[in-house]
Amino acid sequence: MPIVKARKSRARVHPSVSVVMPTLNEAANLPHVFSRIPFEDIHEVIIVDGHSSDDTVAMARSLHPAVRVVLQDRKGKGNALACGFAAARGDIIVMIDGDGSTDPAEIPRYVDALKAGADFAKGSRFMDGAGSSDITPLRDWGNRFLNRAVNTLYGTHYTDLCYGYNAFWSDVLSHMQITCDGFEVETLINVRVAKAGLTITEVPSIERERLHGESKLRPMRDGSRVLRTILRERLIDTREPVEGGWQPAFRELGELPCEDASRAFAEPRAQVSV
Ligand SMILES: Nc1nc2c(ncn2[C@@H]2O[C@H](COP(=O)(O)OP(=O)(O)O)[C@@H](O)[C@H]2O)c(=O)[nH]1
Ligand SMILES: [Mg+2]
Repeated sequence: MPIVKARKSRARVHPSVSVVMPTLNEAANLPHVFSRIPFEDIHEVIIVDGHSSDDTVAMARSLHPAVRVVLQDRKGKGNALACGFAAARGDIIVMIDGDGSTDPAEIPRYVDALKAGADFAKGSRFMDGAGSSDITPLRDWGNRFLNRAVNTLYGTHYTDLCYGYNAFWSDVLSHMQITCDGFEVETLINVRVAKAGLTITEVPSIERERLHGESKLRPMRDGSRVLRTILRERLIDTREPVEGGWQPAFRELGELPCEDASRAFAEPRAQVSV
């Protein structure tokens, strides 16, 4: 059975929490999303921007001056998450969307599941106390089909495969090695943590409709990428941790020239002009 290195050194009492949020043209949604972040419990927020053509980055910085801004090195949500995870410094990493569909106020639930012993806290929209008003009938059907395929092939008991709200101890990253670029990323993660024999707890989550703009996901294209990932992962041995094997070449924008920025997590939502 593979060992999660550094498990013993986990800071279970007051772990530092990094929030990693991929963003592609989410400026209109960020005020709501940031208003829901429990900053008093958060060490850092990293937005991983996909070279948005709106003012996503300026908006994020105006909402919270200490936000870290990472620019992904390739395209796609998978690559964005890989970059954000590589940049994160917390004991715990929470991955969350920036469109208003996933509620940052639920973060403590995920952290509690990890503190209680899980290696990976996996959000689910399809268990008691959960729900979704964002998922379309086609995506619902596809998610159920693909979820069943994973449970059959990997012996898991997942109730929701393709959900973007999850959290994990940072030492789990060496099992993930996110080498995919697109929306198949959640599937890749869920399959690899299962293959590694990690302890996985599902956390009920309520998904709302995205507030503004449109989803970038294309069900047929991305559904077939998910299916290919599920099948390919059966042929690849990724159970053992690979230190450093998953590092992408992201770029981080410099901090704002604001003397209060370093104190901003103690002073939530301080305003600064950019
Ligand atoms: N950086 C980055 N973020 C992305 C990309 N594609 C989607 N996202 C973000 O990933 C999150 C989920 O994307 P969304 O289009 O809402 O997909 P859906 O929730 O599956 O319908 C949102 O915060 C998007 O802004 C991308 O190519 N790059
Ligand atoms: Mg969305």
